[in-house]
Amino acid sequence: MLFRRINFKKFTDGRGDLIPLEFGSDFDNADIPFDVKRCYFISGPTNDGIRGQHAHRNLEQVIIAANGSFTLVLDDGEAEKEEIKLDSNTVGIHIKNLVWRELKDFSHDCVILVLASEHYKESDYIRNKDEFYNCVKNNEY
Ligand code: T46
Repeated sequence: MLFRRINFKKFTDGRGDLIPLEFGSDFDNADIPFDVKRCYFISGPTNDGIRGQHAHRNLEQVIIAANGSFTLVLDDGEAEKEEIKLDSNTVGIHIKNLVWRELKDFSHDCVILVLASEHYKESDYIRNKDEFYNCVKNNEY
């Protein structure tokens, strides 16, 4: 499966919206199905910039448009490719390892929240597309 869409609960009252995220691989009611070791925000992206352009060897992530919108392009290196417009903070896209991702078409107010299963490690990145295709072909990781 290229990705899984997760719909979060939202509690709305006269003060606004509250969207809770429960984490954990061994918690039945978890919204995020792994133990989160790191999170980061991406803010102020330029509309014509492209982020991502890599895959991960082991890491899995959930990517959320916390504000505004952007387009997420996913490729499994074989048959599946998908372009997903993200414009709601109640939707997370769960991506496992060995999926090439690109982020583009950011709105001016876009803020992206990413929840990651591992600490930052540059050696987990595959930043060359040919190397990515080879890893998929050879069924590595
Ligand atoms: C991903 C997409 C959605 C750190 O030092 N720690 C971190 O946790 C991260 C994520 C990045 N960095 C440093 C490494 C680079 O010098 O921040 C700089 C920019 O990182 P990068 O070019 O990888 O940013 P994006 O937006 O292209 O990709 C990021 C994540 O790296 C990646 O895992 O899936 O967001």
